[in-house]
Amino acid sequence: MSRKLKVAAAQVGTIHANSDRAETLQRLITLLKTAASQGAQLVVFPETTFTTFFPRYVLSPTELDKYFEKGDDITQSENVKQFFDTAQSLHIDVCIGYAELTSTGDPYNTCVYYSATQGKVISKYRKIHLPGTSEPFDDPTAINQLEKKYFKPGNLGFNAFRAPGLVPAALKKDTTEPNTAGKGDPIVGMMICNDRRWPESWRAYGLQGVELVLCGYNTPNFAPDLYGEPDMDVQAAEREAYFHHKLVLEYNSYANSCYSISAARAGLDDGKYGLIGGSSIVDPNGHTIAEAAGTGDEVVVAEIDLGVCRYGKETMFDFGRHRRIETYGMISSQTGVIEPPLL
Ligand code: CDV
Repeated sequence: MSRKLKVAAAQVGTIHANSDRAETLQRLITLLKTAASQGAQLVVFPETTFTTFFPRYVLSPTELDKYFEKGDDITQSENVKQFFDTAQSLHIDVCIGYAELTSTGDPYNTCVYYSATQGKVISKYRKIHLPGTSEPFDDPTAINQLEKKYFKPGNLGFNAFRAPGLVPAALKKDTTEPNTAGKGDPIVGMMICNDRRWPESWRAYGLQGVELVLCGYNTPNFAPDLYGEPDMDVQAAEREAYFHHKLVLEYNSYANSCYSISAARAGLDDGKYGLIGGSSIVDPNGHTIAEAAGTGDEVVVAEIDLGVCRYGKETMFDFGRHRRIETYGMISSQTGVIEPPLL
């Protein structure tokens, strides 16, 4: 069954610590309009899209406060309301990341799925795998990643959901059709940046029949204190960062027979913090079918057919027939590594 739709990744280039928020918002709205003018029905934006990637800085509580959107409904937040109003008027769905401070004062690295058909947020995801450290590095030249200091680990789990209004003739709940697999509104899962490196995130969605994984990210091109190999130069580290980014999207899209859309916050922030581009759309066979050309503001668009997900889900990765859960216990009962004893 063919279920075609046009999707996009909105890559966002440089945003400095002192960039004007209103100007940044207008850039995001321009990207939204560009995607809509190319026929996209769904656009994915990066992690913490509305500001620079602030977990790299050591911030006082007052400084930190300005990076967060307050309250439980991001679409009504004064700073960003115009963005969602524009999505509504263009009738385009959006997945976008932001720093969330809940009404009870809890900070999360969050993204939402805004449905233009419903005129509201229909799903929220809070980043589960927070990388980096909870205190700054002693070395003042090291690039910090203070997500463990500024955010709580996500508490909403990996909940796939149906996105209404994107494909025609969607099968509804009251259907008498006994087999609904591969039919109906697209099954979507969201993750944020570092989550994409963990097969557990993908498999949690794969087990819900996910067809489209959406992921915004901020990936440094060079952060030797965090990852890569310590003695790599900037060029080698950047090549490696792109390689691993592509590797995880292509492999996990293949192993869960789903499309993925990833959107970068890219470019050189504050003249010294480089972030990779590589925003892309990957198909269920693991092929990148569209990819950003540079590291600036850019919209990457592709027409996809969710029907293509069926082949993998019914053959190599037919989980119901081939998985052996009786042997996987340690994956969910053990966190760190326990090596076999020495001989
Ligand atoms: N924002 C991130 O989660 N960034 C991580 C870096 C620190 C490794 C990433 O996985 O890209």
